[in-house]
Amino acid sequence: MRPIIGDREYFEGISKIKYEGKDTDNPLAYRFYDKNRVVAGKTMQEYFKFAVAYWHTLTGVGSDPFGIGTKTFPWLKEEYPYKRATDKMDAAFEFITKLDLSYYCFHDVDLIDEGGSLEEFSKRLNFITDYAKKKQDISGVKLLWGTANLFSHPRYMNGASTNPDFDVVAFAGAQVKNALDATIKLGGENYVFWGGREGYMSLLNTNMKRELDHLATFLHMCKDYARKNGFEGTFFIEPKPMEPTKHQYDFDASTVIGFLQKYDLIDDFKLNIEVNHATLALHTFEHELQVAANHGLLGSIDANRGDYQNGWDTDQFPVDLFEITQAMLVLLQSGGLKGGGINFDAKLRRNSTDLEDLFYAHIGGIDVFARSLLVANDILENSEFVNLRKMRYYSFDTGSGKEFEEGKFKLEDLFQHALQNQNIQPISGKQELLENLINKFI
Ligand code: XLS
Ligand code: NI
Ligand code: NI
Repeated sequence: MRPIIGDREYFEGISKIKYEGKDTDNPLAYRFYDKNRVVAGKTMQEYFKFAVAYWHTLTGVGSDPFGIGTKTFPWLKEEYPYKRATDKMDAAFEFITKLDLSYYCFHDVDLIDEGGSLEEFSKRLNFITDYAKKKQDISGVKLLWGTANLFSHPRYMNGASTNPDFDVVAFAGAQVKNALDATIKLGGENYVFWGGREGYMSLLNTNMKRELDHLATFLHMCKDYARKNGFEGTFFIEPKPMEPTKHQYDFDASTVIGFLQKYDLIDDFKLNIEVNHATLALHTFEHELQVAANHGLLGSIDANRGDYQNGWDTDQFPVDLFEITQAMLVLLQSGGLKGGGINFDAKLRRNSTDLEDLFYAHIGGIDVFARSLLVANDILENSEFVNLRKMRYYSFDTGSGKEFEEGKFKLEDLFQHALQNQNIQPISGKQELLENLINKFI
């Protein structure tokens, strides 16, 4: 078979993945993701904007603290960094196109190694983004978001914009400037800030207040620069409670929203919610989505899952219909994602070493989201779900409850109401009924 794009075909024997319906036996087909199918007024494709994460998918060779990588990706073989970067990009675009997706996401250093100096790094990024622009033009693939890796290099061991050494803060700024330039050049629809090492290992050596002020000042500078240079997309903050630092400043959605409000960043920034970060914060995924949605800040999703038996960011591909259906209920009821999409920030297991495993992983994750969306939409349209929840609050729909909601009550009025209504009857929460409803519609 001839390569779809680029000079060489990396995923031989795999052609474009198509929707074949739920009864197909073909493991290299979508069973639920039918990109042009309309759900709740939008096509699945518009609804989700599925994206491939450059770092895990193209560069994640399976190393862990106990051993080196297990995967030998043919696009990482070249010694010369420029050639290795274009090989990797050819593989990336072939993969995205074969999955029939339209988006990708990257960190600056995923595209090309940074080299020995800031000058060299800037030059390399310029080179590879020229190449990416061509690949995008030919394939129609777009950039969902770009970001800068401000956590891997040893210079960032004490943080980036919250580093106690101003030279490091400045270097982080230089890197974000380049990553913003790259994102703008490639028509990136959003830009992400994940906290990396913005946090602390010990309060004994940390001036937390000062570091948070620095973080805000830094984000304002980034935003001003990007806006001045024509970036109209949304900035996302991706909350995470811990790892790599003991305490990450962007702990969870609530913490980030408080920060954005305090430092006057709320008009330009929204949230990128990652499943496994939610669970690390001892929340559910749907909780974090709902918190963001409450504020109109549900921007984007990093799709993955953790492990019930341990507390790491294991970044596995999503498989759980019950979990994702609950998430899709939140998403549908809040009107969808604001600007972002579903980025698979997920990696193959270390012992999944075939190139085709990358396809199985993405197909599985995509189908879980597609199927959950259909189930959630069905529940909303064809069940008592909405009504049951609404009924729980009926005591606020009229009379004193309504006056309370409208702010017309004083504490003394509550006292008077309580005096006359002391015979409180239990009202069932009906949780099991609602849980059964989800399983029925699955
Ligand atoms: C790490 C984060 C990271 C961001 C992008 O846990 O999920 O991959 O999504 O910097
Ligand atoms: Ni992420
Ligand atoms: Ni993560």
